[in-house]
Parts: sequence; structure tokens; C-alpha cells
Amino acid sequence: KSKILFPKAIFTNNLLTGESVKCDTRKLSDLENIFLDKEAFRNMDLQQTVYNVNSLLPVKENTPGGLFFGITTIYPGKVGNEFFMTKGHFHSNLDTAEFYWGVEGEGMLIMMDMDRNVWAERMFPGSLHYIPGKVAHRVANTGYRKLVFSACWPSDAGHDYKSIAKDDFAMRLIEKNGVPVLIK
Ligand code: PAN
Ligand code: ZN
Repeated sequence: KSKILFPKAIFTNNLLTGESVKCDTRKLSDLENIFLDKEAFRNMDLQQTVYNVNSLLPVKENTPGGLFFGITTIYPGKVGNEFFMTKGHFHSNLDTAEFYWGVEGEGMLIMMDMDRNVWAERMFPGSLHYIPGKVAHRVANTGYRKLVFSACWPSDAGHDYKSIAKDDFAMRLIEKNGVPVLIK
């Protein structure tokens, strides 16, 4: 009755391969409202990839008790003085938490609670981040090479991008005098 099986997926060289693996690409053109400097945005190549997400979804979206796994690669770059970053979101199922961990490159995990308090944690290879429920999360690549991080979240978390699209994060991460700083 016992069987020896091949794993569901393989995570090697920052790539995930296997069944039920999907890949989403976010180009600059998908992120029009994310960046502050509209003028700088207009003068950039909108077809360039800002980040992609490779994810393993072993169960259907919204399955209670299941887990999803993802690897996000954010390319280095800035729009004006703002670093390339993810859209950011709250989970639709607000109480669900998530783990992020740094794999390659350097960045910053920006978090915001429901009272709009914002804080950030440095990301680097080996950094481990617990994102509690009711906390919006976004990652910026503050380095000169790719930032790769992994994530694990509940399959019934869901992504609420609308709240961020409407009210934004209360603070943004920009480069000032060569260093990343959070500004209002
Ligand atoms: C991550 C994110 C991923 C891309 O897998 O979805 O890093 O960021 P955005 O979804 O904000 O564009 C996650 O937090 N899942 O819940
Ligand atoms: Zn999330």
C-alpha cells in the first residue's frame, strides 16, 4: 500500500516547477496608480516587468485549512525616487496571517495595520517575517539586483487590492540621499 511519490513541485534556482504552479507577471503598465511620480512613470518603458509571482496552489482558492506557496521576484528599478514594489494588499479574510522570507537580494517589507500605522522590516536572504492578520503588506526592492522572497499563506485568505487602490498605504518608501526612508 505504501508508495514513493515525486514531490508536488520543485523549488530550485528561485523557480517553482510542477503541477498546479502558476505564474503572474506585473508590468509597469499594470501598476499605474501604485507609484507617486506620474511624470517619471510616463517617461518609462511600460512594458517592462516589475515583478512576477510563481505560486503553487495545491487546493482551490477559498479552501479552509489549506496553504498556498509563492515566490515573488521584484526587478531592481525606481519610478522617480520610489523603488519598484508590489501592489500590496490586505487579505479579504482579514484574520489570516502570512509568512514571508527573503531568498535573494535586499528589500523592505512595508506593513500597515487597520489604524493606518505603518512600519517596515528589512528583507535579505534568510530574513523571516510574520505578517499578522489585519495587516496590509507590500514589498519594495531597495537593492541593485533582483529581490526574491517566498511566501506561505492560507488558501482562504483572498487578496483585497481595492482598499489599497482606494486609500493607499499611509507611508511610502523612497530613496533619499541614497538610503530608503518612509515618508508620509
Ligand atoms: C504574496 C503576494 C505577492 C505579490 O504572494 O501576492 O508577493 O504581491 P501583490 O499580491 O501585492 O501584488 C502574498 O502576499 N500573498 O498573500
Ligand atoms: Zn498576502
